[in-house]
Amino acid sequence: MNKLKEVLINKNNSCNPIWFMRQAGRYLPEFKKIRSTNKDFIKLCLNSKIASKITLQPIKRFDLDAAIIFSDILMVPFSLGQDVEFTKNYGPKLSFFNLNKFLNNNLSNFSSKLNPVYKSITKTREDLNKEKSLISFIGSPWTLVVYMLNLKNSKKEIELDLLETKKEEISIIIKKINSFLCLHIKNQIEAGADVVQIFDSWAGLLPNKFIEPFCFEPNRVLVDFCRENKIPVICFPKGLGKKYLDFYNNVKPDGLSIDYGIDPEWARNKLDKATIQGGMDPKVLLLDEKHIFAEAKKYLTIFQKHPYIFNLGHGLLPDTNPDKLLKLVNFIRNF
Ligand code: 1CP
Repeated sequence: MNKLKEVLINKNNSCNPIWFMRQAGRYLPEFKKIRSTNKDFIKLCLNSKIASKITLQPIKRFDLDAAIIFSDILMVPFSLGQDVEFTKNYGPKLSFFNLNKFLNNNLSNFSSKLNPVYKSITKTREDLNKEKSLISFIGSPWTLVVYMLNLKNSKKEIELDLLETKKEEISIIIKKINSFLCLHIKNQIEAGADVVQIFDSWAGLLPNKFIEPFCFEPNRVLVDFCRENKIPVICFPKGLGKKYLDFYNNVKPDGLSIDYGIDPEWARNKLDKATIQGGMDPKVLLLDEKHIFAEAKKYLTIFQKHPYIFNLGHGLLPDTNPDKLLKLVNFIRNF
């Protein structure tokens, strides 16, 4: 069994596998080179050969324990009929959402649109060392809805009135989208992925009364689906604070990825049945080595006797220096 599965399934606390959210991408010169001649991001994700090559770039450089397939959570709304555009300094922009058009989607069309992603998983599995995991991922329904309905304002807050007016529509979308997400998980497993990560990057924006129906419930359906399909699953409900514990008790994933707002000692003591992943603030990687090593040491020490996957509290920042990341990886390996 590879290291990531050892720690997720067997709760082995001695192997500390390492990978990083957003490891394949914007901070790597070899990625930027490919990106400069591939202006259309969606097309790039649908180019199986290049996507597989990008997936393997951080493995070549840092010899990490897991590759995460190069794709995006927004490939799902794209495959359900919304145009997705990535504009510099603004982030993703989706075309106007039409509920009827959305509800008319069928599963087989969806699968064939995403077929290039499954092909890149199969190709990557062939080229990736057998001892390493290949992680597939999805965005949680709520996080996808934030983009699909354009719910966030410029201050990265949700307009509460808008949420109230749209709550019925959101419930319908969440239920329907989960059937597509389950299929997307299944297709990725069949293509060769051996771990699933579910990103609920905007869970922290939800007011209390919506956390159960819009976050816990849909994540629980997805985690149960992974369990039925015998694949370990890591959840990242970013920004939930102390409600990480309620999330764990309600959803029960094999692994919980903690964000940089979570006190790691609290996580170790309260989330004691879960494999914990991540936590360290990605901004620390912009500081000097002394600070980086001190912070990494803090996490490694706290989780010394706990099943722990080294990762960060969110994705690598575009300004991260890859040489510093390599030094961090070596530091963890020698710890
Ligand atoms: O301009 C570019 O070159 C594109 C930048 C980029 C990349 C490299 C985007 C746009 N997406 C990705 C790939 C990606 N996205 C991966 C695979 C690579 C890897 O992780 O190694 C994954 C797992 C994601 C997941 C993703 N996309 C999330 C969840 C994780 C998170 O960071 O919270 C979210 C919210 C998105 C939406 C998205 N895609 C891209 C942008 C700019 C955004 C908005 C969020 C952001 O600013 O990062």
